Amino acid sequence: MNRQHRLAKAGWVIGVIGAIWLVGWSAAAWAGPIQPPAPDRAWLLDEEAGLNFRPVGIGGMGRLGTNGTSPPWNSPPQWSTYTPFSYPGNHSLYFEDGSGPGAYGPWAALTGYPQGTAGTISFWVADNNTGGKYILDATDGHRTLLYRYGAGYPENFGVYLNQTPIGALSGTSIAANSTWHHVALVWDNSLSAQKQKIYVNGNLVFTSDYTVGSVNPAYVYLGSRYSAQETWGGWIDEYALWNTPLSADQVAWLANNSIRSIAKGPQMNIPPAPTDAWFFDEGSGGAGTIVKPRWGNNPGTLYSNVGWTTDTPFVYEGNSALWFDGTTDNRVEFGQHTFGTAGSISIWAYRMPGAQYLFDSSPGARTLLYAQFSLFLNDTYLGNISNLLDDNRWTHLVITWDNSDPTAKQKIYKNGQLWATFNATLNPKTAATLWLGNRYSNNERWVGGIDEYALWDRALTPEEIAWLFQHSLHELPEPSTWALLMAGAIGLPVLGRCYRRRKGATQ
Ligand SMILES: [Ca+2]
Ligand SMILES: [Ca+2]
Repeated sequence: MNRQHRLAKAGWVIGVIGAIWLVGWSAAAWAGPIQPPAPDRAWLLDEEAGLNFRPVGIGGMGRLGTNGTSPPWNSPPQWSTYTPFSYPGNHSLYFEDGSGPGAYGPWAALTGYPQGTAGTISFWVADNNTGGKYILDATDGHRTLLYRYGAGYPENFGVYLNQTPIGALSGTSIAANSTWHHVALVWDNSLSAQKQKIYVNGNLVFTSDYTVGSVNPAYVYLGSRYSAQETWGGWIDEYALWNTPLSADQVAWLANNSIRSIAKGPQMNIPPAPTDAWFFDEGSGGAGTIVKPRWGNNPGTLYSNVGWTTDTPFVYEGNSALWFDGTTDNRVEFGQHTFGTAGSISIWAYRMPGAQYLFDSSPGARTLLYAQFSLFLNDTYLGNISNLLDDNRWTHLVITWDNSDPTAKQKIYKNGQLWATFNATLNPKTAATLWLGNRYSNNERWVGGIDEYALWDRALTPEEIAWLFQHSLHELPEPSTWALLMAGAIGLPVLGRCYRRRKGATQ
């Protein structure tokens, strides 16, 4: 055998070994973790401060609270830097367990829950073995829960899905040792067997085979029963859901990768400067106090028991919001404003049960939102909008109108998401006085908070409204700076870089 022949033979052998290795490698890769599609809603829990938190993108508001009456359980969940993944700005929520079974304590409630007959819930949990009960629940009538029950460790977890008990998961599956565990609940009624599956750290640890019906959307409670009692101790991060059942390989990916890299919100665009906007950051003063506009030239005057709160939808130094205590004639009265045939209203509202008029305009041009929830624009009744504002938490509301739109001249957005449309042709009206927090006759009052009230003379786009849900108007430059930027060709690209989506979430 000559040298060339030996080399050729060696090359052939190496080639065969390489081919076998490649086949083996690709088989291993095929069976390994597969990146799932973007979740239908994802909560990174990276806010770091405040009582309000948002999903990536649009569509829901989260709220922290407590029903505990004694320290330390009379505090809401705490923002923590203990997280399953490491990236700048990452946070989780820490829940101090209540003082025993049935005890009240901290909770995190969020909107968004896959109520169909197939879906996936994914979250990270670190149980600190302080005797807590409910890791997860959904409001009554929709209950989906993981509940630690029984005496002594290891207790089991009772599991419900869409109001149906589906069995018990071994308590050792989620060890109460303060280490992070990835939990995925996957269900699919169309399967012939194993319709429900629970994975912990990517391993299948539970199956059941119930036929589970669909339910209406509900609040999800983290770290608590829906009744805000029977709390739980430890950390929770990265709560996400899909309206489709993920595969075992996709769940395996989630057990090793942060959802931050796949959670995508919609496109966001910076809105134009409003014609009028009020931030209510005065923060003090009783009846007679003047609230200055940030944009425009229309100051408002406080009447009766309008007060202040630092519980605001956005966290920045010096932020405050108006608080209406329910006194019959509490209100803010402004000068006159003209609503044209195109425009937008953006407002943050914290509704307490029993609240009546959020805003009004009169005479002749009634533009108002009343009770639950009748909407008038320019003296035209548009309709009644179900569930537009949530009770006991902040909701972002945007109303747009544009007579040139052929099919949906009026659009109503809740928390950045299109919620209702109407198609009335609005006529121009004469200028009318603006009110916040009451009817023009001052006898049907709002109860709760109002912040960041702003008006535009054109209909905002969905991308601009998505930005407004995720960003405070405080992030727009001062009106004078804005005018300079708009006058210069470099303005918008510079703004695009400076006013990106807030920290801790991808666009
Ligand atoms: Ca996080
Ligand atoms: Ca404010």
